[in-house]
Amino acid sequence: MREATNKKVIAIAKNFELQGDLVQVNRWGNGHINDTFILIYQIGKMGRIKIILQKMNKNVFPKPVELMENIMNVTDFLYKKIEDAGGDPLRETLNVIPAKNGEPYYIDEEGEYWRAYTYITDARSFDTPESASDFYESGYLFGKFQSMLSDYPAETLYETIEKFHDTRDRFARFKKAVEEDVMGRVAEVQDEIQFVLEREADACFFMELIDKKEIPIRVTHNDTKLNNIMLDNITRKGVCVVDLDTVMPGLAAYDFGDSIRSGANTAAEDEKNLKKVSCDMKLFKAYTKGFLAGCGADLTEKEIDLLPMGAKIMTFECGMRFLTDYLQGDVYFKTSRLEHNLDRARNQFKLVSDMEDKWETMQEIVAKYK
Ligand code: ADP
Ligand code: GN1
Ligand code: MG
Repeated sequence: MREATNKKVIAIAKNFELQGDLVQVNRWGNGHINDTFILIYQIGKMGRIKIILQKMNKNVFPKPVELMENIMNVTDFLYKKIEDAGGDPLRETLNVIPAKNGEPYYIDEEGEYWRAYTYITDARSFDTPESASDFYESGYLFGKFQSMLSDYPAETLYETIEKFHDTRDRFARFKKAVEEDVMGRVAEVQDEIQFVLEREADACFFMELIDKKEIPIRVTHNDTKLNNIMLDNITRKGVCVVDLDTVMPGLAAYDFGDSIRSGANTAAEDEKNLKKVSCDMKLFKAYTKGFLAGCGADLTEKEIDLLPMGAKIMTFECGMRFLTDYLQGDVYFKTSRLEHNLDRARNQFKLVSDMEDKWETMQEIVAKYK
């Protein structure tokens, strides 16, 4: 079981450099991977302070020590850049609170890894944007994040998940899952399997460009889902990019694409009524404008031209991952109902089809803001 009880969380928290009396513990956020908790401490008459405590998912991230080394190095790097630019590094980047033994993580008696972060105050994340302006701000901040890391020494980063966005390899792993059919679910999802198999060329598209060195590999976030960004509660400007587990070499078009996939969908990621699922062109436009304002100056013309392709292929890849997980027995993503991953896969495939229908509009929007 991935679940951890509050009692356990309270015991774990005692191993971190935290002060005051713990007065409240709650589960936090809608992430699909880690177990996230918010803890509130009362420090005498000084008031209350929130912190984030996370149990890292060892199934997804098999090398948590390397992962935390990446996070420490990346957040130190960002801290200095933000400070030099006159920003507030305690709010604009994640800050790790060390364990009492000095490590950036604590290992419990079951061998599970835990970490603590300062809480990003007066801000919140969204599963769907409440306005085009929210989405513009998200695009700007994710773009700026990439731009700030443009001189980060990529060779020092560990690959926290092997071949994470190697879509061609994901396609091969999908076919293997179909062949193995460990849950006996293949017969009932023939249409969805067909949808994937028809798009082998899409799965190989970016990997072939990388092989031919036609597009650069950059230090990217690789999980630019809308709820991995915090917007200020009052100004609604982007404050901080969170969920840094997958910061490693990757593609600008994929970071752009994952945000479109998650934020420009007119329905929730797991909406079953596919009539509600489509790619909102007003939101696509807002994000494009924001992302290019944040990092457009760093991108090559070809990278910019490929942004719509990034959106389509990241949506396709994510759908293929959900379907693979369904076929393998829901072992990767957190699910809360029997066909949750299947519903998510169908939803993503509907979004891919809608993008295919709106292809010209997507191209025109990107060309306009280039
Ligand atoms: P997962 O890997 O499971 O997606 P995240 O690291 O994204 O986990 O955390 C889940 C949610 O918790 C985020 O979407 C965000 O809303 C919230 N969150 C994460 N870190 C912080 C933080 N330091 N301060 C405030 N909220 C946070
Ligand atoms: C996961 O961790 P979270 O919820 O931000 C996943 C992403 C998927 C996304 C789909 C490390 O993101 O790759 O696109 O779910 N993260 C990892 O909702 O696999
Ligand atoms: Mg997350």
